Amino acid sequence: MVDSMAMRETGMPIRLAARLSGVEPHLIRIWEQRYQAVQPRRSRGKHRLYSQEDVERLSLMRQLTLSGHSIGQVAGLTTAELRRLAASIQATDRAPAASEVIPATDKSVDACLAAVRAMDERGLRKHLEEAGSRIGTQGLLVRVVAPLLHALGRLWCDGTISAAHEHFAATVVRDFLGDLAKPMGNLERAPLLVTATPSGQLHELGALLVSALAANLGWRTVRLGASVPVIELAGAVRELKARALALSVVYPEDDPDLPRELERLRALMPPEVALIVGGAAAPAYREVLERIQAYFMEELAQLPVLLTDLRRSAAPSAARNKR
Ligand code: B12
Repeated sequence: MVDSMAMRETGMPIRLAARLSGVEPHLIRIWEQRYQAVQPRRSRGKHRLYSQEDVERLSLMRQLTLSGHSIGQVAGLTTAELRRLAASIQATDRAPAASEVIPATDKSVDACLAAVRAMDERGLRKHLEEAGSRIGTQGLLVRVVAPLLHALGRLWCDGTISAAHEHFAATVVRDFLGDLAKPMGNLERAPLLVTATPSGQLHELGALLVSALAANLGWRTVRLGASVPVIELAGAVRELKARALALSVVYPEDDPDLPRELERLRALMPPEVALIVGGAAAPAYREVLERIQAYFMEELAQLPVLLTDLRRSAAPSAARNKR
C-alpha cells in the first residue's frame, strides 16, 4: 500500500509511475539503468521514488520512441527539450498518446451536435443517455461529453454555431453531469473528493466531469462550482475531511494571480490531502503545479488510476475520521 503522505513529499512508487506514464516497470528500470532517462530518489527501504517530472519524462519518451526515435537519442534530453520535440512531432504526425488511454471519439458525438444545432434538449439528453448505456459512464464522459465540448468550442470559434447554441449545450450538459455526479448507494465509507474551479476560472464543466467520473468510481463528491476563493476551498477540504481536491483550470491561461493563489491553497490545505489539477489551461501553470507538487493531469482518462491509488492509500486522518 502506498503511503500517500510520503508519496507527496518524496515521490511515487514504480507501479504508479508506470501506470501514469504508460511505460512498463521493467522498461522504466532498463531506461534508467542503461540510459539514465530518469533518476528517481530512493526510499529508506531502497525503493525507487519517482517525481511528477520523472513521470512526465517517461511519458514523453514513450511518445517519442513510439514515433520512431530510439531511447538512446532522447534519454539525455532535458524535460523542456523532450516537450518541444514531442510537440513538434504531434504537430506533423500525431504520435500515439502517452498512455493510450485517449480512446477515439464515440460516434454519438455527431448526433449530439445535431441536437445542439436544433436546440433540442430532449434529443441531446437521449443521445447522451443512449451512449452511456452502450459504452458505460466512463466511456460517455471521456469519449462523448469531453469531445462534444471541444467540438462546440471549435464550431463556436469558426462561426458554425452561435454563442446561444454554446450556452444551450453547456446548460444541458451541466444538468446532465450534475445528475451523474450525485451520490449512488451507501457511500458512508467512501473517500471524499471536492471539486471546483479556482477564482477567475468560470468554465465549470471540467470540474463537473471530474465529479461525475469520481462518483462513478464510488467516491463521494462535493461540488463547489466555479471561481471559488482559495480560503474557501481549503476551509471546505478541512471541514469535510476530504481525501482530495480536484481543480479544473480552463481559461484564462495567463492569470497573473493564479500561481500565488495556488501556492496559498497548498499551504492552507492539510498536507495529506491530494491536490489534483487538470483542464486545458493547466499546462500554462505547470511551474507552480510542480512547485507545490500537485498532481497534474492532462487527460480525464488518467484520473481513474490516480483515484484508485488514492483510495487504496487512504490518508491516516481520513481513516480516523470516517463519517
Ligand atoms: C462551455 C464553454 C463556455 C461556457 C461555460 C459554461 C460553464 N458553465 O462552464 C460559456 C458560454 C459561459 C463560455 C464563456 C467563455 N468562453 Co468558453 N468554452 C466553452 C467550451 C465549449 C467548453 C468548456 C469546458 O467546459 N471545457 C472543459 C473540458 C471539457 O475541456 P478541457 O479544458 O480541454 O479539459 C479536458 C481535460 O483536461 C479534463 N479536465 C478538465 N478539467 C480537469 C480537472 C481535473 C482535475 C482533471 C483530472 C481533468 C480535467 O477534461 C477535459 C476532457 O479531457 C470550450 C471549448 C473547449 N475546448 O473546452 C470554450 C472555450 C474554453 N471558451 C473560450 C472562450 C474564449 C470563452 C469566452 C472568453 C467567450 C467570450 N468571448 O465571452 C468566455 C469566457 C468566460 C470567462 N470569463 O472565463 C475558449 C478559450 C480559448 C483560449 N484558451 O483562449 C474556448 C476553448 C473556445 C474556443 N475554441 O475558442 N464558454
